[in-house]
Amino acid sequence: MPRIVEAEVITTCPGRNFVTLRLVTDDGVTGVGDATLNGRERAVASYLEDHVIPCLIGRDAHRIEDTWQYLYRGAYWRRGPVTMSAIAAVDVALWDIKAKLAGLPLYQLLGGACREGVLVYCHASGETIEETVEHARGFAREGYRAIRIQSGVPGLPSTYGVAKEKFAYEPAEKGLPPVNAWSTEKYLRSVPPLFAAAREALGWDVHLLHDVHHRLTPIEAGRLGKDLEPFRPFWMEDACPAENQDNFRLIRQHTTTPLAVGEIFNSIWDCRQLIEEQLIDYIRATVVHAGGITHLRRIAALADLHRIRTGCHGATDLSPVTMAAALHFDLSIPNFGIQEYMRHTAETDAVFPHAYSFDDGMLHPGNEPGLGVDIDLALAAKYPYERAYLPVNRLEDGTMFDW
Ligand code: GCO
Ligand code: MG
Repeated sequence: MPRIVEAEVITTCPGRNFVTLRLVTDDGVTGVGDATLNGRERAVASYLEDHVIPCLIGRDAHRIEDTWQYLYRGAYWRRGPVTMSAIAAVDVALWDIKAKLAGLPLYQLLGGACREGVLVYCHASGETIEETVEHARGFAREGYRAIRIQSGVPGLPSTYGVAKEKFAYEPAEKGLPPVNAWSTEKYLRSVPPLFAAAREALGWDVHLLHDVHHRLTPIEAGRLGKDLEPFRPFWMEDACPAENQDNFRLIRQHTTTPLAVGEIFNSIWDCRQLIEEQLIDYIRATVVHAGGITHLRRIAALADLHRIRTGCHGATDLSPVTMAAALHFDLSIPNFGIQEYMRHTAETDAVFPHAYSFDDGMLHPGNEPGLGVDIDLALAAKYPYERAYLPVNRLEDGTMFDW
């Protein structure tokens, strides 16, 4: 049996922070898992270093399910983003090792490919509708078949999802949390014209998506969904905060625009009602924040019973290790919907050499044994951790609001 003899947490900042767990077996086989929790990176690193790694040394690397249960049930304190990201890192590293030992790309161990490639969506944004549409046009020319569109809101100095530098929207910033301003009224007026212009310019063959980023009440979300119906969006994402899953009933009563939610969910319990009552169409939980491949497979299986498809989160704060794991997962499940894909910077790609590749609007994880992604330790060491935060959001009168 392959024993875990070494475990190391690597925190590196090639443009943004990433936390990676690297496990080594007694035969020298290595596995990597992403443990990045944007803006709270050190908490997961400590959870792993101080509490998880001491329990891993000497364990059988093949016992993935048992290790998952050991870390989840064994801790007594269940769920939560820190716990579940740490468990995910261990889980993904163990799947990497198992697939390398089998000499197979991970998707083969998960049941084999259900499709030829993974449909992805990219992010187009701009201060104005014209800029956003131009950005989207460029992506369409590159072969993307699905594009998320976000535009500046007239009258607001800055808002969510609009890149400061072209092509490089980055959710976290160095220093203390920046402050964005918000007005629901101004925002609700700005989105339908964006969709109208995008349809006019791009036609109907490309999928258009939009992220509300948890900023509306259910009835406001119902209205936006209704206003967007003529433009047939692929989805409206994170319309409301979803701590209260009941909220989505009201949105559903008012619109047929498909609903996606769940990038901040960390367990099946966060989405059980949303799925069982068919209140959403796409579940966005991810490998890294929802307990690894072992747990995400359970979420996907529950979703499949209710004809809900997956649409995993894939912003730049999820490292190439998560992207690789997500692609193996996406390729192998029956109810895959779409995968978010924000390109990492060249520095990040160099620290995490990977086998996945983009062609004709789709990603493929490649056919190297394991995940097909590694961490270059020497290069990672050149980029020390730098504290960074997501922005906070305030209404124009100063009231703290949802981000
Ligand atoms: C998305 C997300 C991101 C998140 C970010 C937080 O849909 O891609 O909303 O932009 O805000 O990943 O860390
Ligand atoms: Mg989002």
